[in-house]
Amino acid sequence: MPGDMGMERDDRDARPEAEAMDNLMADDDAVAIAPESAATGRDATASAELSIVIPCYKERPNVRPMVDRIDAALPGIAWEIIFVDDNSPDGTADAARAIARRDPRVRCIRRIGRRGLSSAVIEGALSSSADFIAVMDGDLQHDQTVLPTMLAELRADAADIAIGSRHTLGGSADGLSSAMRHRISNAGIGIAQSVLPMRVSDPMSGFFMMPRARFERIAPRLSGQGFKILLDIILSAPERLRVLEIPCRFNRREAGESKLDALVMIQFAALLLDKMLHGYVPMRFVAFALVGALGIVVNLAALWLGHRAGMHFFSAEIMATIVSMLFNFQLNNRLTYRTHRLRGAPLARGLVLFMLVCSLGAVANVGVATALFSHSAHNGLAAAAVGAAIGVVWNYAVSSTLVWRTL
Ligand SMILES: Nc1nc2c(ncn2[C@@H]2O[C@H](COP(=O)(O)OP(=O)(O)OP(=O)(O)O)[C@@H](O)[C@H]2O)c(=O)[nH]1
Ligand SMILES: [Mg+2]
Repeated sequence: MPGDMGMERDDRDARPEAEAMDNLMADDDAVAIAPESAATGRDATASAELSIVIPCYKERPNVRPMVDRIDAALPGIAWEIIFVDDNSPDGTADAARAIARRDPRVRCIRRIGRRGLSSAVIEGALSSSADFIAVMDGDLQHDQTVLPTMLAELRADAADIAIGSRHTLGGSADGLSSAMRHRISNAGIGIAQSVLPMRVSDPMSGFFMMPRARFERIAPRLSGQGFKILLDIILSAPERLRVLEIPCRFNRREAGESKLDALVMIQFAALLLDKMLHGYVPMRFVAFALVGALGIVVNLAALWLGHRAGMHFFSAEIMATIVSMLFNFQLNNRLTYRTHRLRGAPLARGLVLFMLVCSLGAVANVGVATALFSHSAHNGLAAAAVGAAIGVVWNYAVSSTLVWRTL
């Protein structure tokens, strides 16, 4: 930790503009900073026993209350908080750093050009050197008062992972915002339970604690996709984890907005598929191929419409190709490459590149299929399938590197 905190401080020193921005923080934040943190002379070099990793996106109003509540819940425990913010436009990282300047137990990792709860948690946890790591939402929905119980159980080696559960006796999921959210959550839990190697009443919980050493061992196997990091951890662990569920309340969101949307459910399905395929086929490739398949449907529909509108076949074919490329680009940008989503000028640049890449892919597809067709006793279906496979792999590989630059 001292090293980590030193790094955070060096970084600030090296970036006076960030310092200036922090100083520009709203006055109310400045007033809210507990002066005793610096004054009490807390030993900044003492290492934390418990790191609490808090993924956050647009949670500025919740940052200060989170720190206060955790501080009050953990008397006598050497804790640290690691906020992992994905460059929230509301200044969440500024709010966290303003506290960190006074309180060395708090630090902030700010990621630029990245989005994703699971990957944020992984990076935060890997930056810790505490014996135990806890993961909590940054919107005050998780009940911090169960942290000491979780820690005591793990210290006593009663489990490999302690989960804050809304669905064991004494827990409550009342804080979910609507009946629909309850239904979606219950459906997700049912699906997750069907693939888990052990009984867990709340596998979709975002609140848990585990020894850091165990997390480090599992980390290289994690998919890191989407929202469900706990499920990812349990399904990725090489051994069957001893799970202990501790009842907890799920509070209502007090400030800020939910980031859950329909795509989160798609990512959940992708995570399960990834685990079933043991990570051999990248989920992004599966998503890219599915989008491509939908693109074929769109292409044929546009061709049909063009034909109905009396267009010449050649013009209709060009129009349908452009429509399907636009469709594929948009869907890939919002779904397949959600974490690297392009906006503004890079979006226009990306679209042009994508169309170029896909055109070359189509040439490769047709070229390979034609060559195979003439050498394979005219087995048209097989030749077309190989051509299409080569086309989609080319499109995926080049789009990932040049258009969305994920590599
Ligand atoms: N770093 C990071 N944090 C995120 C991202 N998306 C969500 N979070 C954080 O993850 C936590 C859970 O997200 P929420 O939107 O509250 O999800 P939820 O609690 O399941 O849903 P609600 O009940 O509607 O609040 C919050 O602290 C969010 O700020 C992200 O892309 N990056
Ligand atoms: Mg929430």
